[in-house]
Amino acid sequence: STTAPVLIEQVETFIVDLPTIRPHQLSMAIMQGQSLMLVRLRCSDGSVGIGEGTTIGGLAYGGESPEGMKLAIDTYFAPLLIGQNANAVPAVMARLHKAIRDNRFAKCAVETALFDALGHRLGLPISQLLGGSYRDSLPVAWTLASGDTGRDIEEAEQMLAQRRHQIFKLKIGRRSVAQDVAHVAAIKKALGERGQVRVDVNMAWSELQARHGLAALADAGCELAEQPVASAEALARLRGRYPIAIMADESLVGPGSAMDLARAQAADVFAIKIEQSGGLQAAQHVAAIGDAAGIELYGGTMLEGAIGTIASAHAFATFRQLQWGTELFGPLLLTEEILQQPLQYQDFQLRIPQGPGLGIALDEERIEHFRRDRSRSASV
Ligand code: MUC
Ligand code: MG
Repeated sequence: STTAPVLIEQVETFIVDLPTIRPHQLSMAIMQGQSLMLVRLRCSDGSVGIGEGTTIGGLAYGGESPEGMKLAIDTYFAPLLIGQNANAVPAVMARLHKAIRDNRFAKCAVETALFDALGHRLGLPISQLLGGSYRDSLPVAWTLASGDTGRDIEEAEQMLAQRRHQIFKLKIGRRSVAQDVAHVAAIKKALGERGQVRVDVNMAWSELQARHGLAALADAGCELAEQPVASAEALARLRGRYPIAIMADESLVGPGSAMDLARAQAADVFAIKIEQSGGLQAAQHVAAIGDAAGIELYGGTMLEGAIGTIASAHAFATFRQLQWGTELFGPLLLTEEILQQPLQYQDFQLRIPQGPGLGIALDEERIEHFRRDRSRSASV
């Protein structure tokens, strides 16, 4: 029963390296694979929870790397977790927040594992533990980032034909503004009304470049630009000047920053990510701030594997508004299946698993196979 004390007994971390289906080009990194940092918590009643901390391009995206997260959890988180009441998730997280600054991605992985274990004990999906869901499936955008316009158009056509995605996010910012705009315009022209086209500049533009770029993107039929510039002040100056939505991503790192962005009127849309927010509950708090400020919402990804993707899905299911859908396609970018039952992507949506906890079961043999510390050339 849940009234008997259940203690956290063991904290295990490991890294799983998986190849991507093609190179994935962002302004700050070209990915050939993804490294998932997984945490497994074992509790005194035998319940187990799993969580994922994933980032993009090692240290290219943020201050946490897969190896750094593993080290932080093994060395600093685990002693604070062992022996704690596994049922009191917010209290356990508060203990971590008090003793450990930053490390939002690692905290998110641990919080996911705590909720997964709690869900297994109670027989409830995480979305129910988080207050209940508004939806049982989520629209999913696909990112076109092969680096080649023709290949991107072919990929988009395949996704439309398979009824897998009709929203396309184009990664730009590596080339000149003029080249990038031509690339976006060509893709929008090819897809027409059949596909929604958005861009993610990943902070690569100066404010002046953004003024040219946003005007031209709006003319090309692009509906949204994600983090065109790095600074929140510049975002605020750009927002509202062009008929294209401005979405904050890198600037949005938890509830405090959500308040700052809302106050500065720096974004039309928040790209909410559970890791960037510092966890599932923190992501809900960011959503509440966005809601209160009249800022529209989008469910973002750090290109997680299935665990982080489904943890995100449970959190996003609880958002009252989700006007821009999600981009929870991470597992589809990887060549390898690590679940016993693959996730269900169909009719442009991801179905949110309804079983206890995350509602997914890992294929332990596959995980063993791809664990970095099990490979013959293991170094980390
Ligand atoms: C980002 O910056 O939003 C999300 C989709 C994708 O391709 O990269 C990410 C990260
Ligand atoms: Mg982004």
